[in-house]
Amino acid sequence: MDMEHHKSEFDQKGFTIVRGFVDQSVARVLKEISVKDEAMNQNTHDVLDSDGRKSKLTLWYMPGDDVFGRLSCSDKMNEMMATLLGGEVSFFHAKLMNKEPKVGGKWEWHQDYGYWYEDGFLKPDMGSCFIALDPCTPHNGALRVIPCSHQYGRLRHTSTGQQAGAELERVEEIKSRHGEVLCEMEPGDALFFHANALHTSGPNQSDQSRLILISSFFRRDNVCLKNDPRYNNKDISVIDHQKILEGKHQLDPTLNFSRAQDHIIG
Ligand SMILES: O=C(O)CCC(=O)C(=O)O
Repeated sequence: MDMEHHKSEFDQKGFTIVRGFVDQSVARVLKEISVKDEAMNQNTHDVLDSDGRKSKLTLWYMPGDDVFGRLSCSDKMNEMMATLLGGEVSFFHAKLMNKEPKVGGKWEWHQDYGYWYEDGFLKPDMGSCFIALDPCTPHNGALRVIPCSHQYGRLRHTSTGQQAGAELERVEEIKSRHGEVLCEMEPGDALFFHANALHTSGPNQSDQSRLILISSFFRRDNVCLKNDPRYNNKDISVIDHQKILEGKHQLDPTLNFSRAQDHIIG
């Protein structure tokens, strides 16, 4: 992995893709667990887009000693995030996102800091790692990002469906200046993106699912005004990336899962 290249691309464009960041065998196990795990399924919510289509979302705030948690806590992941964000990072949350074949909905243009701001974080020194567990294609709703959009600061966001969407007039202007990149990905590829990078994804019009995992982080010196244990520095040990599969192949039902009413998210 050429760290210098990824750091300079992230600083300039607000995102970078690392092909094969996670072994395909790990991506396969994550997908298998996602499909059958009881705790995961019981904590999955439908999120409606502005056309009334549903995406499935499960979100949790503490990594467990399972394969998902170990991936978020891996030395490779944490070192990459720290390099990209320019300082030590802390885990924020993980999300499993499933767009089911034919019916899975779109995500509006947004910045994650559009709604993480509302969680009380003072600065946009935050970012996410989006890992493909299924191929992400133009037909099943691959992510699209506007390069350099993180340089425009936080835009105003309003609710559309059950999602937060950025002010479209500005999105269009920024897009006309920089274009957009469709991020086609294979299982195990990772897209790292800045909290102010504008991104969207279309509905799943294919007959293949589009399952992805997102782990999000904030820089440890980025103060959160809310005195909420879900958001503040968590005492998490970093583990060896090679030992991800040694984690439990089952999620602990007492993990700190979000409730449906907790979030309008983008
Ligand atoms: O799943 C997607 O395509 C988009 C997800 C997203 O935009 C987000 O979680 O911020």
